[in-house]
Order: sequence, then structure tokens, then C-alpha cells
Amino acid sequence: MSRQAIKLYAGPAGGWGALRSVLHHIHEQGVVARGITTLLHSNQPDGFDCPGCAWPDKNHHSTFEFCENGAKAVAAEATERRVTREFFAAHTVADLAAHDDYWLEAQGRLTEPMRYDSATDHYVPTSWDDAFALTAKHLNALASPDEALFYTSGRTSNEAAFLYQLFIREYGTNNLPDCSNMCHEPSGTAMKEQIGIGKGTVTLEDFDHAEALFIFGQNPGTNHPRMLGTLREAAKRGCRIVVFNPLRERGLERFADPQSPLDMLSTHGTQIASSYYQLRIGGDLAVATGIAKAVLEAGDVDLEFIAQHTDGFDAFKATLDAETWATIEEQSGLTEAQIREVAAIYMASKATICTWGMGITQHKHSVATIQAITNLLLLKGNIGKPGAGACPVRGHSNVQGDRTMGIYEKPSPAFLARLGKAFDFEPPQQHGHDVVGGIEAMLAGEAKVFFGMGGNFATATPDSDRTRQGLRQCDLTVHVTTKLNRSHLEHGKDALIMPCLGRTEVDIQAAGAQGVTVEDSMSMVHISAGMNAPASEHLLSEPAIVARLAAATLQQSKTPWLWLIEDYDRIRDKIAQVIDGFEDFNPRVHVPGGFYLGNSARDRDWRTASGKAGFIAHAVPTDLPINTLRKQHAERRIFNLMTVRSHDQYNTTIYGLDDRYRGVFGQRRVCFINKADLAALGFSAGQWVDMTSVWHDGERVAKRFLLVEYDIPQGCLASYYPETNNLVPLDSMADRARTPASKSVPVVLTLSESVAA
Ligand SMILES: Nc1nc2c(c(=O)[nH]1)N[C@H]1C(S)=C(S)[C@@H](COP(=O)(O)OP(=O)(O)OC[C@H]3O[C@@H](n4cnc5c(=O)[nH]c(N)nc54)[C@H](O)[C@@H]3O)O[C@H]1N2
Ligand SMILES: Nc1nc2c(c(=O)[nH]1)N[C@H]1C(S)=C(S)[C@@H](COP(=O)(O)OP(=O)(O)OC[C@H]3O[C@@H](n4cnc5c(=O)[nH]c(N)nc54)[C@H](O)[C@@H]3O)O[C@H]1N2
Ligand SMILES: [Mo]
Repeated sequence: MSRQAIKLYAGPAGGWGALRSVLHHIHEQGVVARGITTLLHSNQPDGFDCPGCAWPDKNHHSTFEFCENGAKAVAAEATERRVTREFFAAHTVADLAAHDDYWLEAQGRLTEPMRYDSATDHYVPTSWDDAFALTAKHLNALASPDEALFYTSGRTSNEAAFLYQLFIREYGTNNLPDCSNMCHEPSGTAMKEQIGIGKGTVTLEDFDHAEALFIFGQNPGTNHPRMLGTLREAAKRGCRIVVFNPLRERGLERFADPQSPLDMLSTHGTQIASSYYQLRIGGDLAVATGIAKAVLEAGDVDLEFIAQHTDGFDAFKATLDAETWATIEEQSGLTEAQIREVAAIYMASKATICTWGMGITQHKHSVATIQAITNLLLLKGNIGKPGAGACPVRGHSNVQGDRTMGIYEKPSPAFLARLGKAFDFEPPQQHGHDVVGGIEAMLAGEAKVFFGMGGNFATATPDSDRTRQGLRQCDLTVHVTTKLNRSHLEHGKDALIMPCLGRTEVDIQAAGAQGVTVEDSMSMVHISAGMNAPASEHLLSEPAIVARLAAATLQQSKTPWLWLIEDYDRIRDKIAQVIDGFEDFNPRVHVPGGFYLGNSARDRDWRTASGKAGFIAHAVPTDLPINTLRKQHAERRIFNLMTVRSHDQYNTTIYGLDDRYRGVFGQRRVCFINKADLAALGFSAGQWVDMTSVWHDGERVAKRFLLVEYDIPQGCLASYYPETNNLVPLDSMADRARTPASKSVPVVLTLSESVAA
């Protein structure tokens, strides 16, 4: 562990620091030789898909496609450390719960199925058959299938996800909350309504032709490092790169590509952003509105495209005309002059791509913001032409594929009809719970079994105290998982841990070694096959766990569950029957590099209610919770807090305690704050504060964060997720999409009682 320090980071992102970090993490996990061989198989046509993120790779067969944080994800999975039955015998659950999340995951890979024993407060070994039988017993004892929740995290493969949703629907519910509910749900909601499909419209090749890239609310240097390679190429050929972010993220400023000798020799790397706008948290809707207003004023729009392909333009124009620059400046934190600069760049560009991440989706007005960004694209016909389009950058490596496979609490009747026909059953029609709805159902005693396919529900969700109370009230909690995490410790009366194979490991079934498939952010589907020996001989693959659980639970099922998993080609043949775009799935996916699923909006085929792409007008909101609360509590200084990822974590998995590019070392409990705000509070950097969120139903507290003076707009704070999740109220979420608003949490700061470091 590095020493605690806050110090300025002067270098570019990537560079030697990234290489040093890769070696450090491989070494730390004890997998030096195996780790490097494993990395060389990452994102290769015959290798596995990097579990790091959902950024695509060129044709999926470049020579050396991995990045620092992908390497950490791989090393974490390939670790030599093991959590064995002896480990569980040595620790009670209460004991384990006293450790932090970093320690829990650092104990290594889980090795055999475990059952919670309440008499001793220990997890004890159990057989797979007994684990499935206990789960089946609980599921079949429920008054209604709707009393069970089946969560999915986005690493789950297409094959596992397809079988899983089939099992759940044959069992009788659509209660399929998933990590998407907390992530890009607003992107799907916004785009589906507006352009008829909830996925990004660009491919990687479009980045070679774009003349301008607008990057909203995303930190690719940490979360999609391979995107920096794409941005670097674009910057080098003169593409304008405009960034909107409250923080100056180093990866968006300068990048030294470890695969470029010239970059590595220079001290600065390549400049990425040509302009950088540090707007206020939540200010993007105002910015997109201001740019559109300026473009309209200049009359520089694609009239032909608007007439032929869109509707709603007049209402949109009227809304823009009514918007004042004073409101736009006030809400965005940028000046009219700055926004007009961006409009000039936009007008000069013949092909523009807008990308966005969690800085856009995790707000109350996220759906409106995404629609405002899409309006901007429509103004100049920037959807469905080379080098242009909308690019929501997904998180988990197969989160997009899981949705495609039917992991969705609101399935369409058409999808259910095809599924029912292919498997000869009546799928339930009633919509199920999403993440927030699921937590509420547990708290109300209406959900009694929680089943997690991956992920870390107890820690990734908002309102941690209440979520955990909900989990503890369950009759049964089950986690299919690779590593120990908090969710195993905040358990129901009965609880099971089902350890599974990871992406990097070989998956042997009756017909031999199997590959699974995944879909990246740009709708490329390809195969992924691990090659490492499994972490333990007792692990099952995710498809095998689903199939055996289904066989144990569903007595009446006509689905040949155990036959399907003998050869995953059989699962893929079924997927081909049910899911659009997967015809001839097996022959197509076995071609190196896989295939493109296509995107109707890219073809200017608008599958919306009106058959056109819609301009959807949204006034700049001035009544967001933060505005209202500031008025109601004029005597308190209420900040807008965004909860973000550090460079050394993968969501709730903490790899290390440094956030190198932001200058934080050896610690995570920090709160970034503007210098003027520090002065106004009479506080100073280095003091410890408690954060209390202010909400209509009361206050929630997170204790002891170190104040770090930072270049962040006044009134805004940043701190790390998940330490701050307890501050996010359960009902603070995106309109319509219901994504927890974890990037706009109204908080007040008070000095911590004990100020010792
Ligand atoms: N190494 C690593 N890779 C990952 C992950 C990880 O944890 N670690 N997580 C994966 C997952 S699931 C996801 S969803 C993605 C997440 O990737 P990102 O979308 O990059 O997620 P965050 O770290 O939450 O960063 C959000 C960024 O938005 C900015 N921001 C916050 N609020 C606003 C705002 O109101 N407006 C604007 N314009 N900017 C804002 C923050 O300053 C920050 O730079 O990454 C994926 N990849
Ligand atoms: N405050 C705040 N909260 C947030 C966010 C935020 O920005 N701020 N971001 C949200 C976002 S974007 C997301 S996507 C969610 C993430 O929520 P989740 O997806 O639920 O969380 P992860 O931390 O990605 O899950 C990590 C666990 O997955 C398990 N795992 C890893 N690999 C595998 C595998 O191959 N198979 C199986 N079965 N299990 C595996 C390991 O046991 C590990 O402990 O969190 C959300 N929560
Ligand atoms: Mo995510």
C-alpha cells in the first residue's frame, strides 16, 4: 500500500506510470508469468474478451489490445489467492463484516459453494446439488414468483444471460433488475423514444472520420482507457475534441500511448482535448440548449434532413427561443461566449460524434439531457452519416448484450411471444421490479428471495443502510460470484455463495471447451474463450449454474436444460430463434472478429411512434432538487456532490488506494472542494469532514472525508463511489428511467468530531 499523500500529478495519462502500474498489479496478485501470458490473450480473436469495459477494439484482433485498467481486471481474476473452506472456518460473518471492501476482495477467488449457518455465524461448505435444492425449495415455497428478485451485473455472457432470463420467466416473473438500471438506463429510455433504438449509432470506424467529438461526463483515462487510443488518433489528424466535465480529467487533457515509442519519450504525450469546459454538475442540458440556440440563430442547420427525417422541430425551436442566456449561464456555469465558441466548432464540423457516460446519466434530468444532446445532433443531420452519431459509452463489458438477451424488467410483448413460442410456455406479461423497486419491495416484505448473477448489490446500490436492511430481511440471498464481497455478508436468513468460472478460465462441458459471446458498446458481437486453468475444480460456469438451478426448480419445464449446456452452440441456436439480429448466430460468430448487429437509426430507419426522429423539447430546469433545497435551507451551504470512480477501482472492487491522475495516494475517503468554498466555510484543506445529504425524508450521513482543495466549480463536490452511496436517497433518481441520481447528491459539510488523521 502506498503512503497517504495528496500531490499534483504533472504527467500525461498512460505513459510509464501505466506500465509500472500493470507490472505492480500482476506482481501483487502473484501471477507474474501467468499474468503476462493471460494479458496477451485479452481481446484476441481466439482469446477472451477483456472484462474491463465495453469499449470495442479494432476488429477484435490487434496485436496488443489491453490497457492498464484492463490488466488490473485480468490480474484480479487470475490471482493466485484463494478463499477456501478453511478461510470461512476461521472467520465468522460478523468478523468478515468488520473488514473493508478492499480487504474482502483481496482475499482472492472463491473455491466451492458455501451455505450460511446461523447457529455458528459461519459460511460452511455445501454441495452444488444441495445448494440448488435449497434455492429451489425457497423459490417453490413463495406465495408468488413475484416475491423473488433476480439481479444481473453486466459481466454475464450472452449465453448465461439468455438462459437466466428464460429460467426466470419460466419460473414466472419479470423481476429482473440489473446494473443497467443504475447506469445507462436513461440512454436507452431517451434514445428509444427519440430515434427508435436505445443503443449508440456509431461504430469505431466513425471515429476515424469525425471532424468534432463532444465528450460529456465521462472519464475514459480511467474507465475506458482504450478509448484514449481512439481519441489520440483523432486528435493527431486534427479532429476537434471538446470536453464538458466539472473536473479537468488528465486522460482527456494529455495521453502518452504506451504502445507509441514517440509518446513515451515525450514528457507531455499527445494533447487530447482542443477545448475543455468545466461546467457545473448537472449543467449539460443548459449547455446543449445554448449550443442549439446559437446554431439556430446562425441558421446553420441541415434543413433537408430536418424536413425529411424529423418531427417536432417547430416546438423545439419555440422552446429554444423562449430560453434566456441568463438561465443558460446560471444553470451551466459557463458563459454565453464560451457556449458560442462551442457552437462555432459544431457548425464548422461536417461530422460530429457526441459521447457520454455517468456524468450525464446519473441525474434527475438525465433523460432530458440525453434528448437535448440528441436534438443537437439532429439539427445538423449528425445521425446516420459517416463520422457522426450518438455514442453512450457503456460500462460493464457485456451490459449491452445482457439487455439484448432479455435481461429487462419491462420486456416487450413481442419479445415474450417469441420466447414463449420457442420454449413452449406462457411468459408472465406483468412488468417486474428494477433496482430501486426491488429494494423497496424487500423493505416492504414483498420480495423474499434475492438472487444475484454477479455484481455487488449491497454496495453498488443507493441508500446503503436501507438496501442492506432489505437484504437482511430476505428469507434467502444467493450470489453467483467470483470473489468475496459485502453482499455475501449482508445476507438473508438462509444464504448461499455459488462460485463461478471467470472470463479468463477454460470452460469444459460435455462437448469440450466452450466459448461464450459478448456485445460491446458499438453492437459488435464476438466470442470469448478463456484459457487459464479454473481457480478451483469445484467451480461451475454461469450457464451451468443456471441450467442446473432451473432443472432443480422447474418440474414442468419442457426446456432440455442440461442438454443445452453440453454444447453452447445449442444455446446460441435458441438465441437465433428468439432474438432479432441473431439469425445464423453460430456460423457468424465463429468468424474471427465476430459481427455487427446493425442499428436501425444508423440506417435512418426511425422505429419511433411517428416513424421519424423526434426533436424533443426540454426547458432548462431551474427547479432541480439542488435548486429547491438551496432555497428552502437558505441558512445552510448545500453542495452538489458527484460520486465518481478512482483510477484504482472497478465499481465496488477496489484494486488499490491511489487515484494517480487526481493526485490522491494511499486513501479513498477524500472530498474534492473549490478553494473559495473552503474559505467561505472557514475550513481548510487537510481537515476532516462529515457529509450529510439533505432530502425531504431526512438526512443520511457519511463520516470522515479529507478535504482536498481542487479545481472544481464552486458549489460542487466530488468524492468516491461506493463510500458515499449511503448518501444517495432511494427516491432520488432520474425521471422516467429511475437511475439513482448519484452524480447530484445535495450535501452539507461539518467538521468531523475527531480530527486526528
Ligand atoms: N477501471 C474501471 N473501468 C470501468 C469502471 C470502473 O469502475 N473502473 N466502471 C465501468 C462502468 S460499470 C461504467 S458505467 C463506466 C463508467 O465510466 P464513467 O462514465 O467515466 O464514470 P465515472 O467515474 O462515474 O465518471 C463520470 C465522469 O463524469 C464527470 N461528471 C460528473 N457529473 C457530471 C455532470 O453533471 N456533467 C458532466 N459533463 N460531467 C460530470 C465526472 O467528473 C467524471 O469525470 O466505466 C466502466 N469501466
Ligand atoms: N454512488 C454511485 N453508485 C453507483 C455508481 C456511481 O457512479 N456512483 N455506478 C453505478 C453503475 S454505473 C454500475 S454498473 C453499478 C455496478 O454494480 P455491480 O455490477 O453490481 O457491481 P460490481 O462492483 O461491478 O460487481 C463486482 C462483483 O462482481 C463479481 N464478479 C466479477 N466477475 C464476475 C464474473 O465473471 N461472474 C460473476 N458471476 N461475478 C463476477 C465479483 O464477486 C465482484 O465482487 O454500480 C452503480 N452504483
Ligand atoms: Mo455501469
